Amino acid sequence: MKQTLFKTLLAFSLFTAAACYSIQAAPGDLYDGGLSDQKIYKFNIAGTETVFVSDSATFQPDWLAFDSKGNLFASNPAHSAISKITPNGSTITDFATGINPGDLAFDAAGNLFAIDGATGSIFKYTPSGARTTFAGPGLNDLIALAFARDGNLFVTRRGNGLAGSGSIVKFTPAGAMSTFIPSGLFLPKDLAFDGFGNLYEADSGSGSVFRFAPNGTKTTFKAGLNAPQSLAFDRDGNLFVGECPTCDIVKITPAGTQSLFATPPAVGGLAFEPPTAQLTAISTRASVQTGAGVTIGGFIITGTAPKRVIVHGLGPTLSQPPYNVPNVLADPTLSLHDSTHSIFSNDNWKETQQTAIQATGKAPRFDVESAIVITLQPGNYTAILGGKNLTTGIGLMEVYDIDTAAFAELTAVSTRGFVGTGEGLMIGGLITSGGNGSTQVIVSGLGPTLGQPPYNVPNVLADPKLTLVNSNGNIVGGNNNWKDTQQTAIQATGLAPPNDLEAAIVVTVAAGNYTAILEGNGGGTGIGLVEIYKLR
Ligand SMILES: [Ca+2]
Ligand SMILES: [Ca+2]
Repeated sequence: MKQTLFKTLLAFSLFTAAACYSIQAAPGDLYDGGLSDQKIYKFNIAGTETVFVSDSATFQPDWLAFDSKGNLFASNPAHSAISKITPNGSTITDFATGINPGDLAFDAAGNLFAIDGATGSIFKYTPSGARTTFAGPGLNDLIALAFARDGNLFVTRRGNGLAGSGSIVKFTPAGAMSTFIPSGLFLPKDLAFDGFGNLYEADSGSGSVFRFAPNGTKTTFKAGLNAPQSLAFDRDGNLFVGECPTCDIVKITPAGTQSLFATPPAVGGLAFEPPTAQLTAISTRASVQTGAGVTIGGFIITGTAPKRVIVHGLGPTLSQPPYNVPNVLADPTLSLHDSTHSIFSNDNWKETQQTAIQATGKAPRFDVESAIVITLQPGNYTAILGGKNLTTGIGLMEVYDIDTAAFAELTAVSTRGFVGTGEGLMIGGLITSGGNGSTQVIVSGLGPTLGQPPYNVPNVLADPKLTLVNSNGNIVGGNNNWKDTQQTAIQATGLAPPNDLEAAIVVTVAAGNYTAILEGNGGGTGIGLVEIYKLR
């Protein structure tokens, strides 16, 4: 019965892109800078080593970092450059020159930060390579970088090289430096954050990995190592440590169990390949009411460049084959807002941007339906779908990325609306494509939280339940209450629902077309919210 319902509901998804299933890509491969071997080594999850790229004597890769599109950046101090390697390894170019590069890290927007040992600076590069100085010059003992989830940058400092002289400093996004750990480290090397905001430090002089809680409290996560240099966490929270001079990579579970992962010929910086498929379309279908029951769709654009999108507000299309939904919104209206004010609205799509909308190839089927095509800066946006003259019915709001090459992406969609039963369930949809074909998302279904401050929405969905299905109608994941199934993994995203009765799932999906169904456990109804976040 359940499968049949999902297959019926799937017909409501209007996405036109064909679901293209491939074998799930292998984000999760570990990369290792091979230093004077002039290679970057790559390991699958079992530790099997292959050579990802090799090049001339001027290519001596050390520290590594991936951008959101899957390009691998390597510091190449032997050539005073930062190298950029395309996802298939086919080209190696100089992304930046004129730097004596140390560690590399990307911020959430996609800017690359690099330590320059020549000037004692941290340089910041846009995706196009434009450089500014973020910190320094004159900070001559900077070693390694890691961004916290809140955007602060943490950096190890070597001190004078004696035991206890190493430290960790913190930079705000605006570049203000403060001390996080004033002393006590011995030849500190790499830094890495776990999903709970704890910072790990490779303390090469003492053969330890120290863990610092967000308040700075220090514990020894692992002692008795050789000389840990480089750190990287996998998606399951295991810490991988590159050691010298033994040239091994050890794996340490969250509980501290240590095993030998690989013994490559050289160990430089480590980086895991992230899932790099993008959300290319997001949608929500709901029963559009009036007042607090209008359908409010929020979405987030993350990046360093503007993003061109088309937003739809549909109703009559849903009444047609193959959807055949009764009681659709007869005459939708759509308005788009940024975080402070209304930026565009439309009742009937031909009235304002007919030519531009037709040029996207995504014009609505009916003249009374709404559409807005617009170029948006990275930020948070809200689209409100209503019925003209306070009419009600089933409606659909969609956002399509029509400029996937831009260094910006849709990273989240949330929709608040009335969750009914049967055809009135709330449905969130997403399409992922490109990159290495894999995306990790957290999908949440909220209700009780909306009834609390600052929302104070009346008549909320008391006990949300969530199911995620693929385009074949197969269940990919779901739960009634989020702690029932993946409590630790959900908490590690930093996006756990506030209320135990709310639902959430974390899932890594292959490129394709997915539908999240929010309903009331036991058939309850009320105002609910479904959210889809792409994880980094
Ligand atoms: Ca209209
Ligand atoms: Ca529940």
